[in-house]
Amino acid sequence: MIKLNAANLASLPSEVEVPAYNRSEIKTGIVHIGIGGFHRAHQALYTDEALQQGQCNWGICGIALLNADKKIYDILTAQDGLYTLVITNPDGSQAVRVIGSIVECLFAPGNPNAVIEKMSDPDIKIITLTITEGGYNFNPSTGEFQFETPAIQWDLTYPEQPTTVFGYLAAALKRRKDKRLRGITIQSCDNIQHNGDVAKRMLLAYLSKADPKLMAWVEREVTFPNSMVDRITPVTTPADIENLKKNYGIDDAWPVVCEPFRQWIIEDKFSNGRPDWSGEGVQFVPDVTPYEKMKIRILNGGHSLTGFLGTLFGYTYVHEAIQNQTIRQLLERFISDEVIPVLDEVPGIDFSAYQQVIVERFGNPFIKDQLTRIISQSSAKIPKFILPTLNEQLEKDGPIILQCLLIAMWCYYLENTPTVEIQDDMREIIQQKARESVSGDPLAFLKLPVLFGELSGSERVTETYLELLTSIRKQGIKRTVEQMQ
Ligand code: CS2
Repeated sequence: MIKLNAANLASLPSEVEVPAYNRSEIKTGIVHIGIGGFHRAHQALYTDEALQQGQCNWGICGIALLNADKKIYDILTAQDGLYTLVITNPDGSQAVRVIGSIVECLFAPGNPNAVIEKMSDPDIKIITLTITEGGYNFNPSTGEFQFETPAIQWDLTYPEQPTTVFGYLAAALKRRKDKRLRGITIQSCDNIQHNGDVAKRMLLAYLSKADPKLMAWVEREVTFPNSMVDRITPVTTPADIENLKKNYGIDDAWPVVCEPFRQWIIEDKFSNGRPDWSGEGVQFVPDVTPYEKMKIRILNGGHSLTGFLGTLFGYTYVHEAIQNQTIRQLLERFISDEVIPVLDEVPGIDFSAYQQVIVERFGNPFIKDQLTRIISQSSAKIPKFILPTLNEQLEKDGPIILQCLLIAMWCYYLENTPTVEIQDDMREIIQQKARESVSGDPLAFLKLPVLFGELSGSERVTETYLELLTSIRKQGIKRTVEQMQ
């Protein structure tokens, strides 16, 4: 058994690809906040490929921002930033690769000043983010920055000891301005439509209270490219760690398993240079909007639908849900009848082929993507993944039944699941409203403005939703969907 670290790289089995570049010669050019599985399966791999090609100024400094990130920080530090990426094909074959692009790691709660210093280092040209859909801190129905959260209040009071991404960015950008450094790029890699624009709007909103004098500098010197990111990356399990030991003799405390598909469509708007990311699936384009709309609404929206259908049917994994004909057909109908008709054309993409690829990807039995992962944090996801489609369909009086089914299933799940099992930062309030809808106002859940905005004002929505919810409660999900066929 070989412990994964820099000294042992040369001893790994030959079928495992390892960095061919000299890691000690790599200069750090990117600070990345949020070193979870997705970043390590996606951007860190693309960057590893750029480093292989000799673009040696683009090493990544990974920031563990939250206390909960201490574990990944400790593991990556012990492994010299190295980790194994296991790409698992639908036939069960694997490509295993050790990624070397994370050349430094910092644990923010342990030393906030070191993080601010790093982010304001002249060598850093890009700050990238995977902070999850909820991390942007806006009210999903109004789009407004939420100043009232305790973490934001803390950062406004103690700007030199920040805890949120906004607090860190404000402190670091101020230092960059004071050092008279020129541009920097802040690049969001989260599943939010116009993720760069949103990051910019939220940062400026925060600065309007934290440091209004910095706003003009940010407008002038910082760019926020939008991007569409895609690669299904399940949560790493103890079995994944064991399999890596058993099959390859590698002792890696936190490998990442993912599917072979990957895509990264990036708006080419970098104010201080960028790597020439050129791996499979990368495309630099002037406008990301149609790509991100397509991906978020079809894939992520389709995931949420499959996630709740699969959970209520009693499955554990996404591929099990997809193997069920009824669920697969509902997913296909959702994509083709409800989502595609309100999408804008995407250059070079045939939507029905895209749909087919996505359904096949969901069906990959070897990546074992967990339904619990998909339905986790639904309050931060469903409004972003589904509501735009729903509102556009309402405007043209188009089909909405599967979107209403998704909301009804979510409500039913909340009514019947013990609070501790619900992985959602808003679980108390959403569960309270879901339960109120059983005994009090039947629309209590749908009336939660923070999730659904004005949706309960639509008679079409309330009627369809209540009919489905009542049916699920009375006859269960299977009978309900049978009657929808
Ligand atoms: C998933 C995404 O979190 C979710 O609900 O839909 O993590 C999805 O797997 C990725 O966006 C795929 O690119």
